[in-house]
Amino acid sequence: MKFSDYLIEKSKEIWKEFLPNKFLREIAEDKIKKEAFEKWLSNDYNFVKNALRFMNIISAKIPDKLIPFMTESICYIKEELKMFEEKAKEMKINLNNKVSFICQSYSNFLISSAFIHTFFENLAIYYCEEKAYYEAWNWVKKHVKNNSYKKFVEHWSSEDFRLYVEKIEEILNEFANQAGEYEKKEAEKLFIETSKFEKLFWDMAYE
Ligand code: MP5
Repeated sequence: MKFSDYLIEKSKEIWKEFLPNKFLREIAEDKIKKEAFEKWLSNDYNFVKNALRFMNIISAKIPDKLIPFMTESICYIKEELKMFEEKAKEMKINLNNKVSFICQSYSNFLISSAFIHTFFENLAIYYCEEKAYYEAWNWVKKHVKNNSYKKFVEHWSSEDFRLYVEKIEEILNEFANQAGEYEKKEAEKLFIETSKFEKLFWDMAYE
């Protein structure tokens, strides 16, 4: 079994809780309240900036052959910020709202892990957060009725994003073939922890 499949199998009960969840259902049905969307948008904007910091820190640990991929990925994700800024302008949403405790905790987890753990262990986190978003928004794409949130749905369920997640998966599996048992267990723990953060992040919109 591929290591990526093993990690997903180990976290499947947690993933079932957010695939789908209330937020994704309400986005698909175009009936989310502005308040919940605003909370998610401003927190996710903050999260993406910290995810970029995470990607930059783990890039200090990569072998030469991954320099092009990580550099391109950072540029690719940086472009997402515009999507948040445009939607905030259109809906008159303040992107600098107070950051929620869960968003702050998730970001702290990313940044501290980036420093503490090996590149392979961090790949488990990186793969989890990107794969979780691909699966979440792909669920929306399949169930969408009306589409005020088209750009978000299209971006995270796009062919480009699918290929990007597939590449992270391929790198993770390559590293797993060389990793020892201890490192694989650490990666598994981090993947499960990231899955829990993903679930809580959606719930946060309604708190
Ligand atoms: C992602 C995200 C996807 N934007 N927010 C959360 C809470 N989890 C995952 O990451 P990216 O970098 O926006 O593709």
